[in-house]
Amino acid sequence: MDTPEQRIQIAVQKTGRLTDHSIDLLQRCGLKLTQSKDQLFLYGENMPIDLLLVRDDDIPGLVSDDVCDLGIVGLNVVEEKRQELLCGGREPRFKQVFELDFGHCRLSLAAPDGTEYSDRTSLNNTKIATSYVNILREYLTKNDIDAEPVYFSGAVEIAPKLGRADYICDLVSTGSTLAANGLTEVETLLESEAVVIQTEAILGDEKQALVDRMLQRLDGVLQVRESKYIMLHAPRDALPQIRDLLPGSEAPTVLPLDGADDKVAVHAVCRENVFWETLENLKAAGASSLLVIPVEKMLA
Ligand code: PRT
Ligand code: ZN
Repeated sequence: MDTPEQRIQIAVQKTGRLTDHSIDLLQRCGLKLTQSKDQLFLYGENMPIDLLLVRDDDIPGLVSDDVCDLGIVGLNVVEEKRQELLCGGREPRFKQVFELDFGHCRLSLAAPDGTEYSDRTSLNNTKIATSYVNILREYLTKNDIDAEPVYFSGAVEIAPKLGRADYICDLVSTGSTLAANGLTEVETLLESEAVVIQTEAILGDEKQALVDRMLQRLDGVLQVRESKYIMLHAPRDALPQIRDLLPGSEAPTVLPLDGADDKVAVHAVCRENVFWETLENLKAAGASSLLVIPVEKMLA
């Protein structure tokens, strides 16, 4: 049995928008998980890696304090914690290592419909309701705006109706919550998505090796997301043009074709999506027998 020091902990949102995607991502890295009785952990059965299931707001703090080695959380939450620590005179001890392309949203300022808003100067001498007080403060300072943040822990969109604020600063994804509450977006403070953060604390050799191994697997999983393996036959003299048409590929493998000296087989990993148009262009350049296959695993 591993001692706790030899196991690594990854902080993941317990229940919410990021939970399923986060667990799915780690399972695609080869982790097999069982839930603890108290439902606070998912234990790694085949690797000494456990997931700590917590509220998303706690994740950057847990990683910064080295309670967890890695965490998966929205950039909005990471930036809010970073600003909170900096305001308190403390250095955040986490770094962002991957963007995950899920949990997309933006942190925006919105005004009640009909508000006369020309530019940021319209925000002077107003109250702005938000759960993101630290990001908002930093934005106001940076843009030299004299406005007062008013903290709301949730349901920020009702603050103007309650007469508690003139504007709100909240997360937006489809925009339907704003529309339903008679609000219009006026500025974007931050574009956000889920990210992986890593502690900057110094780890023992064994633990560091395990973290590095997990990061390498994550990198592999993220790289194959858009990657495709493409195979085709091509006239030898069309090779330069065909190489140029292969999207995001490194040096392709060129193989002889039995009984056809003027033709070759070309195999390449394309790190971008391969669209129908690309295949049509390759065909027009002389390629035939085109085959596009999804890539399951990749190790650089
Ligand atoms: O309990 P816990 O604290 O862990 O969860 P939570 O309620 O704080 O977070 P959760 O699960 O709602 O969101 C987790 C993360 O998902 C956020 O930190 C963001 O990084 C990301 N995310 C992506 C969103 C949204 N999209 C989103 N639309 N988080 C919240 N919203 C909310 C927003 O606050 C607003 O109320 O959805 C509403 C707006 O949505 P639209 O589609 O109407 O614009
Ligand atoms: Zn939260």
